[in-house]
Amino acid sequence: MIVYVALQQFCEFDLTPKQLLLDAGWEVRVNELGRRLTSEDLVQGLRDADAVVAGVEPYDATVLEALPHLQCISRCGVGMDAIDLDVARRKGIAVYTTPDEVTEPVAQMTMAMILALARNLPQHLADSRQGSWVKRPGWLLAEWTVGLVGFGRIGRTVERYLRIFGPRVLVSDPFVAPHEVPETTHWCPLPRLLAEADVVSLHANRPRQEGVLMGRAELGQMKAGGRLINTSRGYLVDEQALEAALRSGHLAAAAFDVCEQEPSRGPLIRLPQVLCTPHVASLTRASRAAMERRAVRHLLEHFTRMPTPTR
Ligand code: 8YV
Repeated sequence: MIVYVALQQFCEFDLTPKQLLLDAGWEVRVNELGRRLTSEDLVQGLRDADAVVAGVEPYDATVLEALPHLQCISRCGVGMDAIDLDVARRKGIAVYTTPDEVTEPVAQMTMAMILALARNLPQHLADSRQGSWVKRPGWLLAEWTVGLVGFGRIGRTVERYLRIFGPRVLVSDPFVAPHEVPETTHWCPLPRLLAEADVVSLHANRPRQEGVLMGRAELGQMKAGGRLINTSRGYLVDEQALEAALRSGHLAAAAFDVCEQEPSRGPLIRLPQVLCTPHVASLTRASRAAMERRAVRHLLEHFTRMPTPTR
């Protein structure tokens, strides 16, 4: 049995995941290209693979149709937006994710971004690099209204962390009813959240086909001087519209870990009021090792339950 590890990093902090596969008699092939794989790379690299330990590279219909042996996509991560789930289902390819391991690191990165924006850290960093010494007053989070768009595991964990700082918290999620949010928060429709929040943080699990969540209109609805944080997916935000909103001063700042194109080289990330990180919100040593171990265990358990495939 052959497993292909499509991740750009594997077993950097813990050798257990690879050892588990070897102990179970698997042949382990790894992504040696040092970058996110393209569709062509996948079709080539996974030709003989029975399973893949997957990152966020594209498993679209063309790729899945070209891989006759693939039976299991075990994601090291939570998002399934890069996988054509209809085709996977039709072809009997099982898909697993590691949501529990991702929740805390992403929620903590979100807290870091909220605090960074409340104390103007992107602007202070840009100032200091240019040799200027400007004292910009910040805000206590207790002075702010924080808007959480999406209230699944990560949104709920951010809300729990926020309690210690005491901001007013608004929640908008089409899959969560008003009575399902904690008493410490206020459920509200998206337009009201956008109009009232000092910082809006995206934790939405919205498929790419549904289009941008924060386009020109939604950014325009945001409170003047508001801020946007995105640790979910780049395609949720119209980056050109965001750049325009920041340049015009309608929005004061933004922080994001995900971009429309990754790596991002666009003008947006060079603005002094922007904090951009390279899709590392889930990446702490412990959480990454836990994600890899979980992804490998999902895969091994899957094949323990399944009859041995014949070629
Ligand atoms: C990546 C993520 O998966 O959980 C997700 O869907 O976007 C990230 O955690 C990870 O960085 C690469 O495997």
